[in-house]
Amino acid sequence: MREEVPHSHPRYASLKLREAIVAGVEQGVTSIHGLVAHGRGEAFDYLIGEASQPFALEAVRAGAALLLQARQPVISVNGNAAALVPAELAALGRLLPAPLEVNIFHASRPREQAIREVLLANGAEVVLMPTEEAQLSFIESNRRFVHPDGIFRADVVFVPLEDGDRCQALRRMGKEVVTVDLNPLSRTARTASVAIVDNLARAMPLLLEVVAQLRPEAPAVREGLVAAYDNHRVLRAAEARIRSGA
Ligand code: PTJ
Repeated sequence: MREEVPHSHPRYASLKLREAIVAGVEQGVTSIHGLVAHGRGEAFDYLIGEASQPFALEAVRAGAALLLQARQPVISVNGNAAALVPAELAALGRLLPAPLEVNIFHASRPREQAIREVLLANGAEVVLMPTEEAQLSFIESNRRFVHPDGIFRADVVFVPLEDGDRCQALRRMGKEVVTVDLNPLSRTARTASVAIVDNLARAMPLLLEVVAQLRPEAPAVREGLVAAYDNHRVLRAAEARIRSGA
């Protein structure tokens, strides 16, 4: 029987996310390795104050602008993202609009299918699956198998909670990458075009809000946000926050 987290608990939000990740594993959506990745994320979240900081908000604005500017944006979904924010990922797909694409590191056909089902049940309109017809260059893991009309052709890819290898490969293939990663020191954060250093569960509602705000704006407004953005400066601000212990 699942234990209820009392609302009064000082770390209620964090414990609810733990429940969601555990439920993801139980439902065959999240890899068992996803629990370890989540724990690492929790540690960084604690260090940034378990709140969306100004460096995250700046990255959310640039990331939203980049996704809206894209000719062919795609939202890549792994087992952790599908457990934590399936409805928000589906909503982003409808809003941009952009297809969602299942892409996982720890190879498993049943898990790919379970992720697809959870996204469809949460309102996703298009969920592409990995294929053997289209493969990414510069990468050897299971993540190289992509859909020919999805990640393979995309110019901007949203890849929350990524492993660094694919982020690097996508960049080397000339694509822009928007990621959400609580670790500002990770290879993903450092090689992404825009790294939102925040918990995915907090970043997604912010991203949805900013995409909705920027959508009706003139293209010059989005271009200005992208041009002014400096990922390395934003990562230095995130790292400074962690080191200051504020
Ligand atoms: O479903 P699969 O097979 O694709 O596997 C997904 C995981 C996440 C297990 C896989 O991609 C992996 O091993 O990732 P890493 O290399 O552990 O990187 C995950 C990164 O996400 C780490 O830098 C964590 O700090 C960060 N992270 C974990 N939870 C969150 C997070 N960032 C934002 N929000 C979170 N909730």
